[in-house]
Amino acid sequence: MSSIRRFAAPMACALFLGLPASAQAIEARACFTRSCPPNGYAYKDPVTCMTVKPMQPPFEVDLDCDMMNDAWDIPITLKKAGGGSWPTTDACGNQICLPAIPDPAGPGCGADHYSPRFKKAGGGKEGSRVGQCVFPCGRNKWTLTFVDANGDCVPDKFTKSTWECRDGGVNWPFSGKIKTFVTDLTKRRIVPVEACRTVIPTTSGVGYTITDAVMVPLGTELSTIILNNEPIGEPQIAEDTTESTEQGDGGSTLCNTLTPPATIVPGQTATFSGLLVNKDTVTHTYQISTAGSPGLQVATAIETATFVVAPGGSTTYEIDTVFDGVGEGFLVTYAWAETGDPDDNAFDAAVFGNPPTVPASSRPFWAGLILALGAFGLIALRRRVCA
Ligand SMILES: [Ca+2]
Ligand SMILES: [Ca+2]
Repeated sequence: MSSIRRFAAPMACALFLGLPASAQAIEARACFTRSCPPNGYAYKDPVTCMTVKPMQPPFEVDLDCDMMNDAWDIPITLKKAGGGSWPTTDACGNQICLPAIPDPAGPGCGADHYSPRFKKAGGGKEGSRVGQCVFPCGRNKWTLTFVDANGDCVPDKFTKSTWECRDGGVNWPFSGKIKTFVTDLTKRRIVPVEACRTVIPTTSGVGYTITDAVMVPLGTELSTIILNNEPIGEPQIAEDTTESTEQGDGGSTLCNTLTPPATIVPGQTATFSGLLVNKDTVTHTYQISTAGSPGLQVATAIETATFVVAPGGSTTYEIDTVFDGVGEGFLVTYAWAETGDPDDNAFDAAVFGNPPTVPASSRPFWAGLILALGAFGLIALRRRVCA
């Protein structure tokens, strides 16, 4: 029992998000299109004393806090849309950083990898891992979402992190699978998601499905999480370390925002609200995949709905669900355009709290009757005691 509704009326993004007009959500991105090893270093073989690859940079990060440096710090530039860059520490003291971790068998042995981290203010030095490069020719894009309400060019607070890793190998752009992890950095729970590209033979289009999604407490090492029957943190493979000659991904052209209802009542219809904003210069036809936590029923026909949005325009959508589970939950939507281009794709997850409460107005009749009888009994008891 669920459905999806579409609304063609454009509306301002800032109004929908409940933000003042000057505080629109900003997306700043950092792209890493080179193959790992990330720095193009070389090192001397300790046995032959031969230079094997261009010099290993010094380790300057002690990631596991054992008083010995064990990783590289990769500089990050969060590009501003109009040029320049944003700081990597927000006004609340939350920080993002990008250590590169060497292969345990030695740097350059094939399993060096990027390990993007979110360091909560006052939290652990190692931070929370919010993604990983999983391909030897990986092309990675890190998108941070925030607002700058006071216009001081410092993010007020990072609210969302999306790490996109694609296989940039020989079959690009149709090789490999996409793994994307979305986190709501302001909540105690995050929702890592895996989506797979599926080529549909009968059409020219390329579809996406959400193959797995799970909610885990913020700070959990994602390598301990299984998605789509695999650990997230699969190591890189040693073969095919040739750097891709493809140019990096361009700007992100789609904004997908999903908002949960104020209250979730088990067994009752709950409507999640979505917003698609086409930031591209051409019209796109979008489709949506959804997935929900256990107990959240979502319509199966959603993937057939299409949304035609003009350049700079937006459209809203609603998804009715019924939650029959217990505890915290989530709904995630993945929107993509007919191009199949990763710039025209966007996830969002809406997390709802624990435990869902039943408001007085929706209690069943018998519950009200029991309450009334109980109150009557109390009054009767009181009268007896007082008599
Ligand atoms: Ca260490
Ligand atoms: Ca600011």
